[in-house]
Amino acid sequence: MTGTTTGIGFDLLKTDGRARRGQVKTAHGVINTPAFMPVGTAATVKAMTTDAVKSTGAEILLGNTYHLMLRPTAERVAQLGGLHRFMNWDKPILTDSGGFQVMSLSDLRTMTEEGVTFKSHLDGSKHHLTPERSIQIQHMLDSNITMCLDECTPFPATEAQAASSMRLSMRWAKRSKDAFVERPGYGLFGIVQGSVYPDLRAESVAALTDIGFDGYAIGGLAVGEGQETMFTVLDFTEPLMVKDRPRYLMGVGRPSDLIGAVRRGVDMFDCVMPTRSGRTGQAFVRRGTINIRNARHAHDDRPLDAECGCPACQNHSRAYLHHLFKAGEMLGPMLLTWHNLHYYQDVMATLRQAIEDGRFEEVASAMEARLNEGDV
Ligand code: PRF
Ligand code: ZN
Repeated sequence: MTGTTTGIGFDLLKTDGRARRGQVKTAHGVINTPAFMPVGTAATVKAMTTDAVKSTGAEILLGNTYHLMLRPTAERVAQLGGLHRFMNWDKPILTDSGGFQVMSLSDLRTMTEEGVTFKSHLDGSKHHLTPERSIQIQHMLDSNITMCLDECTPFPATEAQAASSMRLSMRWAKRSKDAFVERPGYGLFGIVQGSVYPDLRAESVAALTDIGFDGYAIGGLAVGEGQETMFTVLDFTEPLMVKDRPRYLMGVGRPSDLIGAVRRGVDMFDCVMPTRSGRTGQAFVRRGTINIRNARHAHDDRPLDAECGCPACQNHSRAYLHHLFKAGEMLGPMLLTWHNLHYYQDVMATLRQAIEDGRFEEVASAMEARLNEGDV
């Protein structure tokens, strides 16, 4: 391995099968892994104060280059002391590089070797994002973990399409590394692409390992291929990745995805699922999911999840939460978001403890069995 940066530390504390218990060390503190990162796209985890987010046990948030460069702009955030100070979050922040969000949100995109030009989804204004510009923006935000600019290969893709897309991302990864300014406590992650093709995933891992990064993300999954295929890709990709650096599966997922990916050696996750579904009335609980708007909850005096310690479950009934959603009260989305984030952090803490205790498979399969029972 050549050129590895040493900005952030990673201690692998214990392994159990392929599951890993570790610690990522940054300038703003330690992240215990396996870790779930709540999404704070626009300098806020929607419907939550940062104290509330902290109370769920979250140790790191994800922010987005794409949204923040458009509004309030990276220059404004930098002028106000960086993203931690701007949003009152003093723990680590990881920022995504923008390419994925450009593809899913902006209008009129043109991709070239140089970068991507797009029109803002907010006001139609024209913007340009290159690997160098993305890294510069993430520096201005004061992100602890910067992500390389990549192209998330759409699914499905032919092997030829996936190869040229992945190779572009690898050239951008090199340019991202060259633009990255190393500082203690700050790091840069490369992103493995290659769609569902073993040879391409292997080529991508080798290219990134050769450049050398503080951590390695697995991109291009959870894009419609299904859980079984995603797990298959992890099965042939994970063994190729260096052991002494964190692995981050981008944009994943549901609780069963997290359990299955931890079983396959993944250390970090982010997903809008707990926050976005919480706002529309979907709660993740130990026995699966609940739609609180469903009429069967209207007179149910029980909490969402009897084993949950969150304020929604400690203080309120399903009937009350149902009422809040029916009445369009904003406390409904707030409480369900709080519950979902608390539950996701409980899942990760349980998996971390299971790895420490050398009981990962026993604990993980029991959790999976309960998720399949369904709410009653
Ligand atoms: N690349 C980046 N961000 C992402 C992805 C990716 O492939 C995904 C894929 N699920 C989510 N977020 N940069
Ligand atoms: Zn709860």
